[in-house]
Amino acid sequence: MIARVPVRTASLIGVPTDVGASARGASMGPEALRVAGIREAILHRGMQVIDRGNLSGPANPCGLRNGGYRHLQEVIEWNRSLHDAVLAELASNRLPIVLGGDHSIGIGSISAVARHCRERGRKLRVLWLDAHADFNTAAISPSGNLHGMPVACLCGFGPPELVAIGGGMPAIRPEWLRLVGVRSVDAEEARFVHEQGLEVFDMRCIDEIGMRETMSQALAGIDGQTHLHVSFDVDFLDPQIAPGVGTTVMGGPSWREAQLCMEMIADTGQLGSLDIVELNPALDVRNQTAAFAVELIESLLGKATLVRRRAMGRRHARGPAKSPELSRVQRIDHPDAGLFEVGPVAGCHFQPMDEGRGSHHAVLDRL
Ligand SMILES: [Mn+2]
Repeated sequence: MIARVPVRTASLIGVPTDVGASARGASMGPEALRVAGIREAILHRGMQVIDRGNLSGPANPCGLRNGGYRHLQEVIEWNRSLHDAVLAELASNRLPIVLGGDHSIGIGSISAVARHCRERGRKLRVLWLDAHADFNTAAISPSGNLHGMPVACLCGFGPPELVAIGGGMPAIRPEWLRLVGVRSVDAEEARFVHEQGLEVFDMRCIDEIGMRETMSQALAGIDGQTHLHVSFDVDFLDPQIAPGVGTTVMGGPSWREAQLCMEMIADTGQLGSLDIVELNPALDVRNQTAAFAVELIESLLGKATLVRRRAMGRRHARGPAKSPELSRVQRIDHPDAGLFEVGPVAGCHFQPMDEGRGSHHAVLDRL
């Protein structure tokens, strides 16, 4: 008898701000995602949803760079509110889904996730899906825009009010991060990425080994004790399919590659929190980028064209799995099809990761 999987509850937290960005408009992102049906999409996955509405915070002063940063005080205020909101949802065992907002809000969101993991003794893995490395500091940033600095702030390089927002100094360690889809890095930033040993799967890597192998490496080592946070910058996607972002970069993942990326994350069963950021409705075409993002979130939460079945007992007939934590069978209560046991099928199992670092840094190496 298969036990029913408890229904999970997701919390939507809107963060309507663009104080960390250069282009205005990401402040309208939360409402565009709601209009595109994010709540209904999550409900359709068999989860419950609580929409917490939008946080409030300071307006965009459209100011100039001051002391290395643009709008530092405003970014701090938004991130403090978001940190508290995310921490409260995690404490109630809900899955926070943060609707941005520009990517500077990743600081408050992930600082809260890291604090939660520290307090619960959970491992943390952060997947940063982005065209950019977001690893600038005031000293090396060409613009001073804080949406280019959240990864650095989370790793301890930034203004103390942001670095210490979640109580840990720093909030996360570089080895907990995987950056996927990167194709635009400033020259000084690239040097800093190397110096800190960030694990980057850039577009050349995805071209060369494919999205499947990229994701199996980026997800390697995740087990039942891992909290997986996904920070999804919509500029990760190719601008031909996702024009509604302020900092488009050509040559991103295609529709199919993005779907596979999300489906493989879902297969881990460990998604614990999510940010969707940089959606800019002022630059979108009939809300298509928001609608596409919502479709990807459905895949991230486990939607598949066909539920993959496997017969009981077949798993061991092929010998012990090399990455048992990733190839385990999960039980899913599918809203349409009932209870299933699902897991990687033959020929689609995760490959063990070659732990060697530094082999996929083409964008960075060329600079
Ligand atoms: Mn970003």
